[in-house]
Amino acid sequence: MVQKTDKIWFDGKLVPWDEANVHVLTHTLHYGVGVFEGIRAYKTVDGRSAVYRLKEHVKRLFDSARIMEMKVPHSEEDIVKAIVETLQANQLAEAYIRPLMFIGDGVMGVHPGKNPIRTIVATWFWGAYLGEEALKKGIRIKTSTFTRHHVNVMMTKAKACGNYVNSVLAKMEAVADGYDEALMLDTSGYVSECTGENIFLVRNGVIKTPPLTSILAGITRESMIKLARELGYEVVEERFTRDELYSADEAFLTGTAAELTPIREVDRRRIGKGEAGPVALHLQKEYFKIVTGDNAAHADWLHYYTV
Ligand code: PPE
Repeated sequence: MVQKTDKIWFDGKLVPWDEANVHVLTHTLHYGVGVFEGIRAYKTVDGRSAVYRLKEHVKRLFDSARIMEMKVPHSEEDIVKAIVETLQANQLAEAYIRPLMFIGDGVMGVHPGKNPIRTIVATWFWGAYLGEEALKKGIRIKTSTFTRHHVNVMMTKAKACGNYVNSVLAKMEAVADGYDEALMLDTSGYVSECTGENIFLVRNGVIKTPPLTSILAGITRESMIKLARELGYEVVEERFTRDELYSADEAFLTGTAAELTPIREVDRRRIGKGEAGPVALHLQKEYFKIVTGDNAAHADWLHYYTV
């Protein structure tokens, strides 16, 4: 169960958690056109708290809304303020932050007419996405029977609600089959991403991740590419096949929720030694330093706030 907090920001006002409700004829509930973000706030080493890459997440939220032709009655600055306000109202020194923009009720039918665009910001405590153990030991993933979106079927650059039907189906299948996560191939059969994370492999010291073509432009992915290069690793953005993953020395996932989660098995094949690899653990350690304010070179990625 999600850990309930006091308040949710709803269309400009903080309302009690239990009163943040909508009508059942909410357009997004029926047709899936809505956009959201997943953001994390961490306690920093100096005893404060900071939201990680807040501006970039809010920018992506508005880009998603633009792609979906949703006319949002707020500015990016309004949402940045709303997020900090909500964290403070809930006295959360560390949190997962979920802004969501959706089409409200009014007319029914596929065309949303002039139904209002509504916005919420919810915040709560969310620990390790795939479990504490996953971060340390790595996870087992399985190629999904579901294909990732074609770029003209869903808008893959938008973090849109409806896009996640594909993720939910793939995730349920993987979990029912005893795996932690689903590996999604694109419509040409190449590795794309997982249901809520981007994917990387390491082979002969080179780190490889699929290009942005049909995947979500992960903010953690971008951070990790920068960080890895700073640490002296070679990083390439290149298509690869599932069998290249099978023979990789290491593999790992990145995402706001999943942070950096190593992969120890793909389709019953052990990756490397069948445990979290050294490059993955190195990057994970350095990533946690950045998000907790322990790397001065990336202080600009942190938005500090007090509770
Ligand atoms: N791909 C997908 C499909 C995806 O959903 C995410 C984030 C990423 C890549 C990584 O993006 P970024 O967080 O910017 O590095 N998934 C969010 C939602 C997870 C959920 O279960 O809900 C997240 O990590 O917050």
